[in-house]
Amino acid sequence: MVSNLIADDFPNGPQVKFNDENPPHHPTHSPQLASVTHSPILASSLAIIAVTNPPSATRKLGVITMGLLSIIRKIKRKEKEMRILMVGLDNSGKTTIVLKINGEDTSVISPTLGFNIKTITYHKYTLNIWDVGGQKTIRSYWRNYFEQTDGLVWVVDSSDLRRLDDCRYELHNLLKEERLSGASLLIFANKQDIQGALSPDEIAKVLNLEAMDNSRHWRIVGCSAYTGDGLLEGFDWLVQDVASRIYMLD
Ligand SMILES: Nc1nc2c(ncn2[C@@H]2O[C@H](COP(=O)(O)OP(=O)(O)OP(=O)(O)O)[C@@H](O)[C@H]2O)c(=O)[nH]1
Ligand SMILES: [Mg+2]
Repeated sequence: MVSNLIADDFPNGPQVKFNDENPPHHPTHSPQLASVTHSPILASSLAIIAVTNPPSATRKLGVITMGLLSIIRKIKRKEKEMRILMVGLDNSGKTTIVLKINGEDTSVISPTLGFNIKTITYHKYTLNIWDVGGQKTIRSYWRNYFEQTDGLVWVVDSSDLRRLDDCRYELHNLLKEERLSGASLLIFANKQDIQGALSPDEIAKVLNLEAMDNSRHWRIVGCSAYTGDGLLEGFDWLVQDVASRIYMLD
């Protein structure tokens, strides 16, 4: 089961590919949650409630769901976990950014055909980073990773002027998604080391970021996954912003 994967089991980073035997699924937040949500006892209890008592089944299911949500919140608070989803067009530099921030070799990178999960400790937080492939044919799978996302990272290849329209379209499409409405949004204007790359301000204009919903917490940061410039500035902002919402009682 993919939800049992943790980065420590895969020193080179797990790369999970989609195929008929391994279709995209709804990943859970952590291994602990996987055991909560995949509990056979819970599943059979839900089935029994639904079959034996249809009129009140909905109410009882609601109560159980609320209970589960509170367990999830407690686990999250205890571990100071955050779920970060990295998306963007293919070749924008998502995988390179994750490797670089984790201090890994970035010299040999291939396109991500499914997703990678990386668990890293960042200051006092544990970040579960989901790096999902951005090729056009697999973008429809992004939606399988929206659930419980705390921070969204949209990566732009600032030197790929030809595909900026495509990039704007995909970003605004993503932001319509209800399940991502509470997520803080970091936009990385990546590949600033390449001559001719647009600046973060120019990227913000082309992507029409000012048109974003007022309630959205967002920031654009110029970076280079190649040199590492800007990566910490971006992640520092994201982690602080998410922490101020999730862990505000600490
Ligand atoms: N010059 C330069 N090249 C970069 C930078 N970031 C990534 N690259 C290169 O861009 C190419 C694509 O990088 P990836 O990290 O595989 O891109 P990706 O967004 O993960 O692509 P998919 O997995 O296909 O969605 C690789 O050849 C990287 O070496 C950067 O900041 N500067
Ligand atoms: Mg990749």
